[in-house]
Parts: sequence; C-alpha cells; structure tokens
Amino acid sequence: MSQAEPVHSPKHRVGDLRIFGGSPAFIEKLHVGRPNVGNSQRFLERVNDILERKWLTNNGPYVDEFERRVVQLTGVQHCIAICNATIALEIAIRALGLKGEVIVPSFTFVATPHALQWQEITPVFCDIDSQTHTIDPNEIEKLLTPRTRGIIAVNLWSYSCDIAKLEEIAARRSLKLLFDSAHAFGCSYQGRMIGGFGNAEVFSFHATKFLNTFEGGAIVTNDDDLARATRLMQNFGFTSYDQIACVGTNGKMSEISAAMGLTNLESMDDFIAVNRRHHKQYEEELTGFPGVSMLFTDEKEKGNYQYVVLEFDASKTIVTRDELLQILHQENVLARRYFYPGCHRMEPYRASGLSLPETERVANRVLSLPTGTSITPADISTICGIIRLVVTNGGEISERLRDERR
Ligand code: T4K
Repeated sequence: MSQAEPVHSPKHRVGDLRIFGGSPAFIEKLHVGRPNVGNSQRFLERVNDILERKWLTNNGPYVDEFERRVVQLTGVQHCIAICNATIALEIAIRALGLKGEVIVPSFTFVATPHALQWQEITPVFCDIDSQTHTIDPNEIEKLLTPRTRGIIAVNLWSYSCDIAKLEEIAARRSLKLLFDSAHAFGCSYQGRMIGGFGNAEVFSFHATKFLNTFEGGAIVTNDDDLARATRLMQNFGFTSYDQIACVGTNGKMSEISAAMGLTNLESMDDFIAVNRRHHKQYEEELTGFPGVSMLFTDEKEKGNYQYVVLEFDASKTIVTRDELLQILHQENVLARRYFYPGCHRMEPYRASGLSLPETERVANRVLSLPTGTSITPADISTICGIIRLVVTNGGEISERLRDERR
C-alpha cells in the first residue's frame, strides 16, 4: 500500500507540472530511504522477550544470534555487531593500525573520510570509475607516498569495486585493505558474498539501508586476531569485569536493534524481490530516453537493489539534473543527489583545492529515486511519467525556468 497515492492521473503537459502551477503528483512526500520493515508482530514478540529477560544491551542473546546469522549469510568467519557503521569504521581503522595517509574515494558518504580524520589520519581522495562509481584502482598508485598505510574502498549502491585489482595492489604495496560495504549487505562479487574481502569489511544497518536495525553496523572479517581486537575495542577494551587490555570505545549494538535485525533478516528475500521488481520497472519505463541512463546491474551477481540511481546528461536532456531535482521535489518526490559535491569539495576537506574529474562529473549527474517496500508500481509509473515529460520537453522547460529566475 502506497503511503503517497497520486492525487490525479499522470501528467501529460508541461503546464501540469506543479512548478508551473499544476497540483503536486503526490499528496505526501515520497522519500529515498523509507525503512524496509519485516513482520512487526514477530518484532514485538522479540521486544517482549527482551523486556522479560531484562537484558537490554552488552552483547545479549539477540546480538549473539544476529552475529551468527550474519556469519552464516556472508560465509565470513567473524561478525562483530556495532552501534552504527561510522563507529564500526573507526574501530576497524584503529584495530588495523592505520596511520598517516589512507586512500579513499571522494564519491562516498562523508562518514568514510570522517572515520579517518576523526583519528587524525589523512584521507587521500581518489577518483572513481565512471561505470561503477567505485574507486578507480588505476588512480590509486599515483597517490601512494611513503606515508600511505591503507586503502578504504567503498562498495557503493550495492555494486562492488574491482576487488581483485584492489587486493592485488594492497598485497604488492603492503597496504591494509578495508571495505566500506555500508550499502552492500546481501550482495556478491564473483559469486562470493561481500563481507569476506580485504582485511575486513563494514556493513551499515541504518534505518535507510537495505537491512536495518534502526541504527547499526557490523565489522566482518576472516582474520581471528583482528576479530579479537575489534571485539575488545567495541566494549571499552574490557577482557573481564575489571581488566582492560587496550583503549576502547562503546560500539555495542543494543538488543532491540538486534531484534529488529533478526526480524528483518527473515524478510530479506521479500525486500530483494520488491527492490528488484522496482529496479526493472524503472529500467523499462526510462529506457530509450536520450540523456537518461540507469546504473548497470550485473545479473550474474546477487544484489540488494536498494538504490535506483539515474544519470542525467544535460547536453541531451537540456534540463539539468538540478532543475529536474527541483521539479521532482515540487511534485513531492524527494529524489536525492547523493553524494554531491564529492567529499573532496566539502568541509573540512575542500581546502586542498583538489580536482577529481570523474567524481565531479558523476556528482553533477546522478539522482537517486524512491524505491523499497513503501513504494508501489503505480508510484513508480507516476515518477517515470514526470521524468519522461521533463526530458522530452527539456528545451521549453529549461527556458521557462530560466525566465522565472530572471
Ligand atoms: N559509508 C557509507 C558509504 C554510507 O552510505 C554510510 C551511511 C556510512 C558509511 C555510515 O553508516 P551509518 O553510520 O549511518 O550506519 C543517510 C543515512 O543517514 C546514512 O546512514 C547513509 N549512509 C546515507 C547514504 O544516507 P541521509 O542524509 O540521506 O538520511 P536522512 O536521515 O535524510 O534519511 C533519508 C530519508 O529517509 C528521509 O528523508 C526520510 C527517510 N527516513 C529516514 C529515517 C532515518 C525514514 O523514512 N525513516 C527513518 O527512520 O543519510
């Protein structure tokens, strides 16, 4: 059931657009990132268990079970559940002994470089591959200095990096390799589940992610020593009641988060089915419109299809990505231009004046559209109808918008 029924039939004329005086296509706002929620009855039963047990946090039985389920699902040896992925990145970075400079893509959520900068490690921003929007391995070697200790690669939008090439560079140059796989839970690379690559990987289970635990994250690794170190660090460094082994923090996941995670894991296949159907519908409804392209999906791999990412080439659509964004917002379609303008052009990183051409090109072209279990096929048809109307009347719309700005 849609939370945002269209007010009226799809728009046919430019004058129907709200920006030119029409009524909005949706009464309520359609968001990118509405949470996927599994069986709420099952979740409430688990909440009752927690209340009866009076064990709310500190690695309780649901956290333990959640970690075991993630291990089974990913085929990785260790999972350490964490309160969110930002803290998980910080802990993994510290446990890996990273210092000095670490290479990261600029086209990512700002949490990736922040997790380094927070520990006074310099993020060295690398450009991306234009097809996958992930770090370009060919650019990495140009950025290596004697201070470089590692690479954090980001498996973005559920698409994986060129992992084989990254592992080869890391091994040859003796660098640590950490994957920020915040978006990639449930996805695979060359038939193996994301989670077991590099020294470690980090998942996010934030409310907006494919699988959510309200807030949450996890460090997954096949390295026994690293698993031990990260588990200590997420619990203040405690080895027993009054013994501390190392500096630590509070990175623990609560029982209620794990209860949500376990409940949502039971519906994971349904979430994928819905996302995949939506992805296909967007693809079908927008194929063949010059200047509009959708990021490829590799049918040979497992995906969670959590993000629908379009690229707009303004030389063909005439209307720019930002004009389209403005039009969609007026229609109550809250599309997002993730991760504009690129971390290297955001505070506190922009002082370097660095230029990364592919990152900047992609950041100026992408638009992420609503999908997930709160969206219906009818919603998608209406959204695609608006996009088609805009790009087929690009010249007229662009002129009218520019006239209005004068
Ligand atoms: N690495 C990468 C590559 C990441 O993308 C992220 C997070 C991280 C690391 C760090 O993970 P965490 O520390 O968060 O676990 C969102 C999320 O806050 C963030 O988790 C995510 N990436 C990023 C890509 O997107 P915003 O600014 O889009 O979130 P927000 O709060 O505006 O939510 C988007 C829309 O979702 C809202 O307009 C409404 C809807 N929404 C949101 C929440 C929280 C709901 O309907 N219900 C909700 O509970 O950042």
